[in-house]
Amino acid sequence: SSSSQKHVCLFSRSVANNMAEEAKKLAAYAAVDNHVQNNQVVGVGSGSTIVYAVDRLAERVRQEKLNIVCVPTSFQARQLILQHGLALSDLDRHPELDVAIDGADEVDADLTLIKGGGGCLTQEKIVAGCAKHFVVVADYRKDSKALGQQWKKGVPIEVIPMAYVPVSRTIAKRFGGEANLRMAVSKAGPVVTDNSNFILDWKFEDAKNWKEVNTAIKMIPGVVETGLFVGMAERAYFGMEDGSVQVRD
Ligand code: ABF
Repeated sequence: SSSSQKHVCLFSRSVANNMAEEAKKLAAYAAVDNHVQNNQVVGVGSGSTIVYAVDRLAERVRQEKLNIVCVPTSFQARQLILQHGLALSDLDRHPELDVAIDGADEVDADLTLIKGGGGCLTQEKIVAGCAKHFVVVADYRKDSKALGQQWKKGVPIEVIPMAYVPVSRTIAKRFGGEANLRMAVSKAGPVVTDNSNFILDWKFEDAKNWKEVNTAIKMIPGVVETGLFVGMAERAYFGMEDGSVQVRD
């Protein structure tokens, strides 16, 4: 019957979700264990995978009496750091980080990333840019053959609110596809970032030279930052479906 089919479907979806959660945890734990040492300044990313990384950081601080300070990439990250009793800092006091750990929406073979599904791309890119090592944590679903194919939402671009229409038109005209204003789930208004800006989600048809496109988009007046992270990640940890962790350098 269709009702039992629905049950099967819900059941397999929850199995898949559990698997993905387990994969996130594996990746996050591996990254924290391999890259965080005593007396370090650690950048803390945003999203659901990073929650496991902060769990592990807090556990290691307790067990190994690690002395670390954390620099957040978002309001969420700041809350996570505080809730776990970790030492909170900022770029004023710690402009140079030993390592930054963050999630991603897509990671390709060159470690080019799409980030910003959570809307925190600007602060994430700033913090990653201040880190000696930038490490990505993700589950197997983020591994991307061609950027934009996996993460069907396109590339997030943070814009100054008054400029969202002209920026959107310029991007579509110059690079194709469409760049739509991200709306709140309630549809009552646009998503507003931690920096009081808007987000355009740019969907495009085909692969691009991401380095060039990233630079070109950044040059459009009104663009604050793009969710394209080119040449920044040094390593990605993927939690796999079979319980292993795959490393990409
Ligand atoms: C942040 O959170 C983002 O840049 C990315 O959009 C997202 C990844 O979240 P999750 O780990 O929940 O997939 O890192």
